[in-house]
Amino acid sequence: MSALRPGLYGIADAGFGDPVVLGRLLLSAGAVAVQLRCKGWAQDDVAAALRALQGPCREAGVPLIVNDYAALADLCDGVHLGQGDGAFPPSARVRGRSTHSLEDLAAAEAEGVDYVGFGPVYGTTTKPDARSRRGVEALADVCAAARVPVVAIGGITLNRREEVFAAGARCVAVIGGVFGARDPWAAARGFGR
Ligand code: TZP
Ligand code: MG
Repeated sequence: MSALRPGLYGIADAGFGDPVVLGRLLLSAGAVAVQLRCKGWAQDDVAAALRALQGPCREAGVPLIVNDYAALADLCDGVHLGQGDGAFPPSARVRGRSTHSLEDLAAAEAEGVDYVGFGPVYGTTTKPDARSRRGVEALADVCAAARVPVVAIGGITLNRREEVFAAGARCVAVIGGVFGARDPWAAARGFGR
């Protein structure tokens, strides 16, 4: 996906505050993509948040991607789905799939995704049901094999940023390292390329 420039793939995670506010912060800090992540929300509320972020993302030239709510694909630029989340709707322009292994990568590429997420690279407390940490060597293997951009995720902190990009990741997707920081805007800036 040419629209996914190198840098911070920001995640506006409703677990850390109003995701519209978080999304705007990510944009102002230079995120190259904004994913709206509203676990457990009513679909109408997710739709409202997407509508609020459409204009700012378009102005910034940054893709707006929804996590999980594939039925809302028309309200954004793309859809991000996990391994158990089913097929992409035809209207999803940008398609991202979470992967955890080389086998997952091959399956995602076979279904025609535009990018893959890979992780968790390190241990994470943000996603309670996350798999065990994969490690930076596994990330490098996936990046070497991938024909699509790889977005690394899971436990990425500022001091790990360099090794994640060095492993070949196009982007870093970060939640706690941004919104758990004393200054989230400065942290988000720091993850950029
Ligand atoms: N998928 C794999 S790990 C993770 C997701 C959504 C959580 C990432 O959050 P953090 O705080 O950056 O580890
Ligand atoms: Mg999901």
